Order: sequence, then C-alpha cells, then structure tokens
Amino acid sequence: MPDAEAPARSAVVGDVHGALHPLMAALRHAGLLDVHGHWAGGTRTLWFLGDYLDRGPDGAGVVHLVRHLQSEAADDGGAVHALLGNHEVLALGRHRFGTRRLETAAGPRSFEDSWRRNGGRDGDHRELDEDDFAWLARLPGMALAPSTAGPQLLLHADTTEYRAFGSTVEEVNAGLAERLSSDDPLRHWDVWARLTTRHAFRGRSSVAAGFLREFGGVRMIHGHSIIGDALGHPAPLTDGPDVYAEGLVVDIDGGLYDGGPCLVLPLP
Ligand SMILES: [Mn+2]
Repeated sequence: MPDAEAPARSAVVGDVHGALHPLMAALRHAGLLDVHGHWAGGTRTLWFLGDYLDRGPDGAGVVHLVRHLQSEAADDGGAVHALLGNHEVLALGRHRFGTRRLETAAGPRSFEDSWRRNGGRDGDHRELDEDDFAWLARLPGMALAPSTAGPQLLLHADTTEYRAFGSTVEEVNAGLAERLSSDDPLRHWDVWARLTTRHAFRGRSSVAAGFLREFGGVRMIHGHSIIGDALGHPAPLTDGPDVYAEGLVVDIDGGLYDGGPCLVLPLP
C-alpha cells in the first residue's frame, strides 16, 4: 500500500525569473529545501523548466541555487534537473555576442538590445561566471519525466518550434547544444527566436496530441506563458497549474515576476 502521506517522488517548477526568495519559500513548503537553503528532498527528483534569469531581482542567485541543489541532491541519491528557457538563450547570446549588429529575419537586432528589452539585469551578468555560462549552454531543452501516470514531456515553451532542432528528445537536446556552442550568432539567434514563440497548443488538442506522439509522453508540462495572460485574469489570482487541450497539456507558469505564485507541481 502506498503511504497516502508520502510526498510525490517528483515535482516540477516553472519560470522563476530572478524571484529567488519566493522560489525558496515554495521549495521549503514542498519539503525540498531546508531553512538554510540546502536540499531537503532526499531521494526525490525536482525539475526546473527554465527562465531562471531576467525581470526579477536575483537571476544569478537562482542559477546558483539550482546548481548547488543539483550537487546536493545527487549526493543524497536524489536529482535536480534544469531545462533551458529562452531567457537563458538570450543571456548566452548577450554574453557571447553583445552589441554585435545582426541581420535577422525580423530585421537588424543585437542580443544586447533584446536582452535589455526583455528584462535583462546587469547584476546577473556580473555575478555569473564562465562556468555558469558553460552550464547554461549545456542545459537540455526537453526531457521525459517518469511518473505512475506515464512519462511526462517537460519543456520550457509551449511551442512546436522544437521540431526545428530534431525529431526526438535526444536530437532536440543535441541540436540545441550544437547551436548554443556555435560561433555563428545567427544560429544562436534562431534558437532565441524559436523558443520565444508560444500558445501553440491552446485550443489545439490535436496539435498537442501530434507533438506528444512525436516526442513521447502522455502529457506535456510547460512554463513560459503566464497562466493569467492565457486565461484573462491578473497573475496574482492564479491558484494552481492550468490543465488544458483536453488534459494533454499543463501550464505551470504562475507569473512570478508579475506578482503570481511560484507553482510546484507534484508528478503522480
Ligand atoms: Mn520563457
């Protein structure tokens, strides 16, 4: 008999955007972090869906927390996994290519300008070191998380543009890593542009079903698109994840930087 009081074996967290203290409070509430900021999840597994940086006060602090939890969880026989968000792609582009003028499909752009327009914070770039940027550049874009309900397809953005990088989870992750290690800023820009699109599955359960057939998983869980924006209410009124597309898709972006909650979704 499973113990009804036992915490879920795995949990998923959406976009943090520099909101270090609300994140820590939510992880403590879920029993995954102790009051000193150390891993308390034992052998449990925690997944982050990307967008650690920008908009909020301490994106670098969020990256450092995720990284030290990865190491502490591994020591305890647990695991912390982190996926790539479009804001990590932006931070990497700004770090590597700065103000260089790029002739993109959308017109002339620079990573510096786009980073600034999308909530980039100088403090984050002062506090991230080369090892942090190397870690960001290796983050996978997608993962299949096991659960008793079947594998859950985890990804940052609610977009089908991941198909441009590959047709399996492994291919997508290899394709992203190859592009993010490229010296060609336009290859890098292409990742940012594609992962910034959204709402591909809203009201389109057949698109969601096709995407799940292709990449695997009985359900997908994403962040990136604030639940309140999609449902037409202010972010602070969000009280839980939004399950849509006939139950095939779950949005867990509560809109932390907009005053919404930090949602921690347990997997069955
Ligand atoms: Mn995003």
